[in-house]
Amino acid sequence: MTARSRLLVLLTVLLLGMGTRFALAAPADYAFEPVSVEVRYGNDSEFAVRLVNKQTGKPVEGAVLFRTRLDMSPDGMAAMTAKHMATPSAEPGVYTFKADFTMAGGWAFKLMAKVQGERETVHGTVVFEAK
Ligand SMILES: [Cu+2]
Repeated sequence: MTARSRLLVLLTVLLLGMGTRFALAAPADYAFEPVSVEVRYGNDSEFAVRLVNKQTGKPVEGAVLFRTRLDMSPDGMAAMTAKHMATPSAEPGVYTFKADFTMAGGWAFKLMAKVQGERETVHGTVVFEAK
């Protein structure tokens, strides 16, 4: 084999390997995004995240969000957390919460989720701006 064809074979093997990995790494197919980045600074403030299947672009219903944490790591205050709780959501694929945003600035909502039909846990971080 020439050096060139050997390189081609190597590239093909690498690409096939990556393809397999992506097919198995299904949690990467899901993304949590903010419904609105801007949230109201203060107590009992609402915020919402949307879970989207990146392959289809469609919202994903019925996920169970757990180990949620809301902290100010975007502003270098990872130790500063906010009390929050889930609230009923009317929109499919949208997960709503109420939180006490006790300081204006950047807040990261970190979570794990069990998604229907997905064996592995999906991790998400969504950044909000309290104003
Ligand atoms: Cu803070």
